[in-house]
Amino acid sequence: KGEQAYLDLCQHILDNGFKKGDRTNTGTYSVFGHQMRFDLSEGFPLLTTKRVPFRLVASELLWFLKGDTNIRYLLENNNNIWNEWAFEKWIHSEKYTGPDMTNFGIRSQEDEEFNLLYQEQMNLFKERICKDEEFAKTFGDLGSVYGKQWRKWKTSRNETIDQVQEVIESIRHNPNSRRHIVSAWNPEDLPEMALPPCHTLFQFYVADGKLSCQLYQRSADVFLGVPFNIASYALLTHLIAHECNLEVGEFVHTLGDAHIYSNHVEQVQTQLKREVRAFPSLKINQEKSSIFDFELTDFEIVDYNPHPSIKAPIAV
Ligand code: UFP
Repeated sequence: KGEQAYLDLCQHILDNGFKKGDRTNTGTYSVFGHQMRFDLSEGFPLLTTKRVPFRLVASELLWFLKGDTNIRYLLENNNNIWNEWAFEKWIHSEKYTGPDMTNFGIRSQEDEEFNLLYQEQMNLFKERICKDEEFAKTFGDLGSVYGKQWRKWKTSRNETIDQVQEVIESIRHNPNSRRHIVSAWNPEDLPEMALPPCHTLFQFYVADGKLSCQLYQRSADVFLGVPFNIASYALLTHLIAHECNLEVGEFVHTLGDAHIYSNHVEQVQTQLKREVRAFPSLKINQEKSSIFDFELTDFEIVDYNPHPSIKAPIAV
């Protein structure tokens, strides 16, 4: 339970994971099918064995909830986590005339000279997204990512479904329902997606005045992605509970392919040697109720005393 459940998963993968190749050619240790539970009433599950950047978690979640799919909002909030996906589209477009950036993810890690070139092109790209609205419209938009599927799912009759609004209504009016589901997995949209959704589907559950949430994550980068994903869905559960006047219950995290990249193993071992501390708590501005009205300044994480962050290369 709690943070120990996460550390146990890391140890389990190191001890029992299959050595498995993957799309990014990095190599992983991987297990299939795993579940962790976090009791949200016992604290906010922001890991303490390394620092997890709550500000980035929160601004990304607000971006999803706005139904926004353009990285411009993220850049305005100093959040760079989706840049590579937009950049990938830009460098393969006809309009791009800079140096060849093919396979920039791997190359920037292996070749320092290339890395400088890449940083330069990435900075130019970001600057242009922020300054040039037309450019941002075309090259900042990631298309059918979470924001679109959650809030603006397109039907074959050209109607739009707001899954988040609907799930809130159903939690409020029919709490016992077993159909409180939001799906990000849209088979029709997959071909045009840079990254098919990792958080495939989530379900809410109401019992004893408490709201619980279970996420099915098809693919989980256990060192870099999962700590972030836990915090994100914990925050989402808090916000929906707040709007529906419920207490928070559990966050249940179910993983499909749960993997540790081969170039994260040392970092994981460092983290596993650290002593677990108490989870912080989350304060939400009580004057707001609709989850669509929240801003970054409406959340506060208190009593967070983590061990230092641990750097690791991200597989693109
Ligand atoms: N990944 C996560 N969490 C996320 C996210 C991505 O763990 O929120 F967006 C990782 C999982 C995997 C990679 O290592 O990103 C996606 O690659 P693939 O589509 O090949 O599964």
